Amino acid sequence: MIHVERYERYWIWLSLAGLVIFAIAIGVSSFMFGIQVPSPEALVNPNTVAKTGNFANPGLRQLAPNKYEAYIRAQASPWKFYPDKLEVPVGSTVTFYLTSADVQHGFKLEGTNINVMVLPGQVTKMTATFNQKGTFPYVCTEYCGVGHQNMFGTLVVK
Ligand SMILES: [Cu+2]
Repeated sequence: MIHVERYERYWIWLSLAGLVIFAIAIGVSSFMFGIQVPSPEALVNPNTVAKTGNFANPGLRQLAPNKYEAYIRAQASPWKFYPDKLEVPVGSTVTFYLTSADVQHGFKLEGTNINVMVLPGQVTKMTATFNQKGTFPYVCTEYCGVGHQNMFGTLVVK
């Protein structure tokens, strides 16, 4: 048996305890706080995404009462989210599909746990339920050029 110095042993146990605590934290955040992994939902051609398909005609689509999907295209020059205004009734569940027509953008929706990268060529999918009335601003969180600060929009829940 290898002799391990007493303080060395304490540090080993402390590191193992740290791993267990982090594993528990990941489990709790995944199952209790609904952490979603914005896995690449689909691939699109960034050169044609503004001309054909769902992102060429972005916006809300109602799937069922209180169930919507929102296609949002992020674009630089002019720096804008298409659309930059969404409106849903209270109690709605909205699935967001996001892509970029050019460079890397971000999408953070205030008041929810949605904060994702929006990449050219990839579709990011996230879902949120809105049980309270209010205005939820969304902003670009990745520096994407000189007009980056103009990239924002609002989701209104009424
Ligand atoms: Cu930006």
